[in-house]
Amino acid sequence: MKFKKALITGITGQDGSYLAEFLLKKKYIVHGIKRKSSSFNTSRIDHIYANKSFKNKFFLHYGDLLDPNSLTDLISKIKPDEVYNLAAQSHVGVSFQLPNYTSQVNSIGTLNLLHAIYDCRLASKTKFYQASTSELYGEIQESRQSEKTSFYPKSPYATSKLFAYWITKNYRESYKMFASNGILFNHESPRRGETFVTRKITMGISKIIHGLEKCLYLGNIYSLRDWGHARDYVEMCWKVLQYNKPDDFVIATEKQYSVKFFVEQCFKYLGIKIKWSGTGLKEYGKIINCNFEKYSSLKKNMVVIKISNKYFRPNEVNNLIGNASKAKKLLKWKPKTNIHQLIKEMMDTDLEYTRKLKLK
Ligand code: NAP
Ligand code: F7E
Repeated sequence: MKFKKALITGITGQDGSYLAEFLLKKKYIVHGIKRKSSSFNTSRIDHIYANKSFKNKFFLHYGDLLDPNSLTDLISKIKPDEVYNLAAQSHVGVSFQLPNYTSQVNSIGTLNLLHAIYDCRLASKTKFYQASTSELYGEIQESRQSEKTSFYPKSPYATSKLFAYWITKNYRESYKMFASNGILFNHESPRRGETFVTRKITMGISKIIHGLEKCLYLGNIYSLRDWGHARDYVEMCWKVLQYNKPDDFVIATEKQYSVKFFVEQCFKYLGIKIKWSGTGLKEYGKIINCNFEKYSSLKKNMVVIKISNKYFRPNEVNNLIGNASKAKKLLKWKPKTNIHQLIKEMMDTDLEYTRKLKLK
C-alpha cells in the first residue's frame, strides 16, 4: 500500500503539531521542517517523535523558509503529495517591531516554498496549502467576512500574508498548481504560544491561582474575535486540499466574543466572580467572591487584571467574525468546540502546568 507523503513547515508551532497528529492518524508519512534554534523548539511534537508506532512515519528536517536551498533540497528528496505552509512570524503585535523580518518570512518565504515545488518539476503533482488569515480583513469592509469580502490589512503581519495569499493564487493560475488558501480565523488551544491573548489569559490566571504572580496585564480588552479550536481547524486545512479543485476557504466558528468576555469566562469556570471598575488605562478587574479556602492565594478585592499601554498596537483590528458558509457547504465544515469547551481545556491544562511549576 502506498502512503501519501505530507511536508509541513511550521511543524513545531501550534497548528503544525496538531496537523502532524491528524495526518499520522490518516496514515500519511509526515515530514516536518524545523528551523535551527539555539534552544529546544520541539516541545509540542516531542510526544509524536517518541511514539514508537510513528517510527518510519514521522521525520524532522532542518530547513528555513528564508533558505531556498534547504527547501529545494527537501522537496526534491521527499517529493511530497501535499505541502502545508504553516511557518510564519505569526505574532501581529511583534510584526510592528519586526516588519522587515516578518515580511521576509511570511511573504518571500511563501514564494520560496512555492517556487521550490515548481523548480523540482512537481507543480502538477504536489498540492500546496497556504495558512492565510482573517487578519487580511483588518478594517472590516463587511459585517461578516467571507471569501468575497475585500481585504484591508492593518499590520506588517497582515500585509505580508496578503502577498502570500496572492502569490499562492498566482502559482495556481500560472502553473496550474493545486494551491489553496485557508483563510482561518483565530484558533487557540493549550498549545497556543504564551504571548497570544487567550493563552496569556489562561496562563496568567493559573499563575495567580498558584501564587506565582499577582496580576495579569492586558491591552485592548474590547477587541472582538471569532475563536475556534486549533485541533478542529487543522482538519479543515486537510479538507481544503482534498476538495476537487484548488480554491480559497474561510474557516470560522461564526461566533464572536471580546477579550474581556474571555477573561470573565475563565474566572467563571473556576467559580471566581470578578468585578470591573474604571475606564481606559485605569480599568481593572478585582476579585469579589470565590472559595477563598480552595484558592488560598486569592483575597477579596484583590486586583487581578490591569490594563497596560505596552500591549496596545499602533494599528488595531477591533472586530472580526467570519462567514464560513462556503466551507460549511462544500467541505462539510462544522466547528466542534465552543468557547466554553475551549476555555475548560486551556484552563485545566494551564492549572496543571503551573501547579507543577510551583513544585519545582
Ligand atoms: P505558531 O505557533 O507561531 O507557529 C509558527 C511556526 O513557524 C513555528 O513552528 C516556527 O518555528 C515556524 N517558523 C517561523 N519562522 C520560520 C522560518 N523562517 N522558517 C521555518 N519555520 C519558521 O503559529 P500557529 O498559530 O501554529 O499558526 C500556523 C500558521 O497559521 C501561521 O502561518 C499563522 O500565521 C497562520 N494563522 C494562524 C492563526 C491562529 O489563530 N493560530 C490564524 C490564521 C492564520 P519555531 O518553533 O522555531 O519558532
Ligand atoms: O490578539 C488583543 C489584541 O495576539 C487578539 C495570530 O494567530 O490570530 C492571531 O492574531 C486580540 C488583539 O491574536 C492583549 O490587541 C489585548 O486585538 O491573541 P492575539 P491576533 O492579533 O488576533 C490571527 C488570525 C493570526 O493570523 C495571527 O497569526 O487581543 N489583546 N490584550 C492582546 N493581545 C495580546 N497578544 N496580548 C495582550 O496582552
